[in-house]
Amino acid sequence: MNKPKLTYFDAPVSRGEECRLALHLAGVDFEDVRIKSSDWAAMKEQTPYGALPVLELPGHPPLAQSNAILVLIGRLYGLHPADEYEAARHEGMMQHVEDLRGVVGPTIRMADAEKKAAREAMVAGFLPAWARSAEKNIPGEPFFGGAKIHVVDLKLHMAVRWFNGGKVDYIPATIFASCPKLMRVHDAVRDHASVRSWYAKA
Ligand SMILES: N[C@@H](CCC(=O)N[C@@H](CS)C(=O)NCC(=O)O)C(=O)O
Repeated sequence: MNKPKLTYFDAPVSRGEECRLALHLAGVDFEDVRIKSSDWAAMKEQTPYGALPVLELPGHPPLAQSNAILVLIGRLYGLHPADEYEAARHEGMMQHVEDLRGVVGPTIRMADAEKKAAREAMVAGFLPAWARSAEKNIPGEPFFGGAKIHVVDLKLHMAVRWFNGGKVDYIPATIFASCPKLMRVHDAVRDHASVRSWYAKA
């Protein structure tokens, strides 16, 4: 291996896509390995935590956990604050996105009736509460830290984009529409020149 390699499922979503975006924004020439779900079972036990994404950097052991990957890329390439306290504030929000995924993610594999009930309960309680907390803790504009984009913004963008398309059954596309700061981060990332160039080449 002579260049960085990021492995994730073959879809432009979630934890893998935010890491791809971070590498692209950082200007890293990386191998974008996209695996088929049918190949996953055979690979799972070879990954550090039995999950993707995994980042491999020449000369280092494979690194898993999306937030660790994002923070490392951010630190190496100026996409995470140098100030330790500010960095920790960014990491707090990144963990908040993982909390969201930890609640909504398990519903993906539920049977329809169970999924409907679980998601309708989330729309009534967990999701608006999650969004209020996110909103309350976004200090800057248009990005989390102000004028400059950081890895936390990529993570927030992917979280909002998950629902924005209206493709998550029983969760309205407008679920975060009443959160101007969250939507502003989402839109600013979408409109960022380097993010646009990633999707232009896709
Ligand atoms: N905490 C981990 C979670 C990783 C995770 O659950 N990844 C999912 C895809 S987004 C996965 O690998 N699912 C397949 C499996 O767990 O077998 C992270 O942030 O990277």
